[in-house]
Amino acid sequence: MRQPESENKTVHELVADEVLLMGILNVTPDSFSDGGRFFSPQSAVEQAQRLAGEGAHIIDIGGESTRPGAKPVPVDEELERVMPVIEALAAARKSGDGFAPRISIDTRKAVVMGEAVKAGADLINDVSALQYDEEALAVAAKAGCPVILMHGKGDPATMQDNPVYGDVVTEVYDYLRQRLELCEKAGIDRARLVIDPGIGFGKTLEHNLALLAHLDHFAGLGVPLLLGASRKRFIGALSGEEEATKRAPGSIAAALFGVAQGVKILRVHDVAQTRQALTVWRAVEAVKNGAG
Ligand code: HH2
Repeated sequence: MRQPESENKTVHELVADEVLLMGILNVTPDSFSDGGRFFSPQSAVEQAQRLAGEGAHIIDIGGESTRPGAKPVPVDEELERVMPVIEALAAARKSGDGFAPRISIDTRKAVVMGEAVKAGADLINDVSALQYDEEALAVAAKAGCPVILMHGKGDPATMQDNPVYGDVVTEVYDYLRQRLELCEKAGIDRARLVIDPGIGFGKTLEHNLALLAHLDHFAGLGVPLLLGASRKRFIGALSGEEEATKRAPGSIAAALFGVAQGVKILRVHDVAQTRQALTVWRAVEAVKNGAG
């Protein structure tokens, strides 16, 4: 079986070529947007195949909702949710049957990270930047794969209860800088690290907007930047759209604003729509820059 040329590239090399689309797959009963829709392994695998067909470069698989107010899920339950899906997708990738995306495990738990990577996951995505579980740093170091470090203030259960910052952009920047340094000390090479300001994680509407307006600031940290704004509450707050599944237009606006400021990975529910928007954006940009 022939692997595509991109197979051997690191995430840092991949983001040098193009903006990567990370399709969201929540194998949970309670995620804020797709909760319960892909809870059976079969429906989750089908959704991953759909996202792949729409152009996802990465599928981000999560077994624990981290929406505001969410309760933690016991580790066995999280494993039961995600492992059959990771195993099936890793097998599909190996077989060369046309399933190409990298597999990302969205978890805060070291055991889940370790098991997922053993079963074929290619990336670790941790909304607690390897802080929630004291074993996570060591497990991520040993895994040898790329790791996404996201900023969040407080725990999902209480994070939206009046979050307060002096200057949100500076605080998030300093936090991510410290986490990057700590990861490097723990043996995780900078070339493996990706950062994310964590839209909606312990942030008011004003905090989210300030971060979105200053994403270019984070380029100073010298690692790829991921943005996860898809269908989030701030879009509802701005537009009045209560239903998360109807927030694709606002999500795309945020995504493009991010790309214009150097975002390299977009974590999205609506892969096909985001891809179309990016294609148009890129075509116009190429003409503007004299390359088209
Ligand atoms: N947002 C969510 C979950 N994981 N990971 C990163 N790196 N960045 C994010 O912004 C991010 C994330 C929350 O969204 P979702 O997975 O759609 O919902 P839920 O947490 O309810 O499962």
